[in-house]
Amino acid sequence: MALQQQRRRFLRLAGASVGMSAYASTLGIQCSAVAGSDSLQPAERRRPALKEVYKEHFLIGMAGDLPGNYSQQELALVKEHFNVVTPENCMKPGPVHPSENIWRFERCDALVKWCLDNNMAVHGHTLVWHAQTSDWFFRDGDKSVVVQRMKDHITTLVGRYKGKVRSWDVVNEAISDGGHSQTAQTENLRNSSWLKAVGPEFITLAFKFAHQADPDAKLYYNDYGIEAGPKHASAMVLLRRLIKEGAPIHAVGIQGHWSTRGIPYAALDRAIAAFASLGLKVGITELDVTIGGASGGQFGPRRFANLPPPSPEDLKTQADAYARLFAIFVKHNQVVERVTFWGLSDRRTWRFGQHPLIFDANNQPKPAYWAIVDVLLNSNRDLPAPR
Ligand code: 9MR
Repeated sequence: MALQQQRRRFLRLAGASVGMSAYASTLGIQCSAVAGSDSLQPAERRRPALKEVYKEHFLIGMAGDLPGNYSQQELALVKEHFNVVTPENCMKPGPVHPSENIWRFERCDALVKWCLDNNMAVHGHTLVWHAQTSDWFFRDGDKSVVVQRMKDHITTLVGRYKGKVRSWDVVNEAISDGGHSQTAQTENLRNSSWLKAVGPEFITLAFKFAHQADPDAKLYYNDYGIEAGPKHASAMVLLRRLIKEGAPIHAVGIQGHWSTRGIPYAALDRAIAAFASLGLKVGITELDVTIGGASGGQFGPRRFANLPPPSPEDLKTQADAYARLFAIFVKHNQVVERVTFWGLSDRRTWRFGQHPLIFDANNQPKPAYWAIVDVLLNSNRDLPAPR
């Protein structure tokens, strides 16, 4: 960071500490005395817990198959900042239910136990998906057989963690990426094995089965790219149909796999309001913002894996992007119930090499972390005007 820029940031942080103490005390956060000093480094400023900073607004989550092979330092970081955990892979149909009569609950059980022991909620991910789902679900069966298999899968998994998993991604990524004409809006469902075997009602059925298994769990439809463009229009068509068919759906998950090169801020702002107008809550379920690279959904572009370390300017751009996003989430805090990062650090991320998260590979807070904190604790922080 250029010296001048660094100095401006230090002074801003110093100024922030004065203005933030009143607000911080209402949040129950102790502010360290941060005197205006040229030697002040963000690292020397007391590091508030994100879950405390945002506790009046929404849950703050991370994804990972905890405790697994996470180090004590990583687990401590999770406990410090987050109050809800999404299993990144272990609860998906493929890993947990590889064949009809085989269940692998070990990692899921360990995760749920660790979270409960540490006073953290669990968001289950994911019951019905086109990916990471073994072929046996669809083999040698007509529609009624496949529906029964889906029902058994959902009933067993949701039932096992009834009262322990607060919410579930019931159906994940059912909408196709291919756009459609804005004038002829359709659900544009992905031509998945579920759609082929059961037809569009597979989504409604999945919600009904999940609700039967745990009537208290909050049930999500989860997808990427549904905040903007034709995919947003499709999501609205699909959600209206689900509600009409009596699907017990409570929330929409906007995954939030973005890149600093193109975040649709204005569309996101409108999309949250549009989903709320259907009577649904919204979760930001898989948040990460790469520095450059592509936005997208699953199976990230591995060709970015060898990008050089981010420059101070890149980190600042990323911090500003996160701040703008959190300002939108705060604006909609009556609707947004949870913001979950997809991973823990730039080491624990599916987009390794693209530096997408708010803790670096050594678990240290990046400028993006401070920017998110400052959205609430330092209203003086100058945010770029919304586009
Ligand atoms: O982060 C997950 C990665 O470890 C897996 O290899 C991948 C396999 O599909 O799934 C990743 O998580 C995805 C999530 O389950 C659904 N939305 C997109 C996520 C990133 O690909």
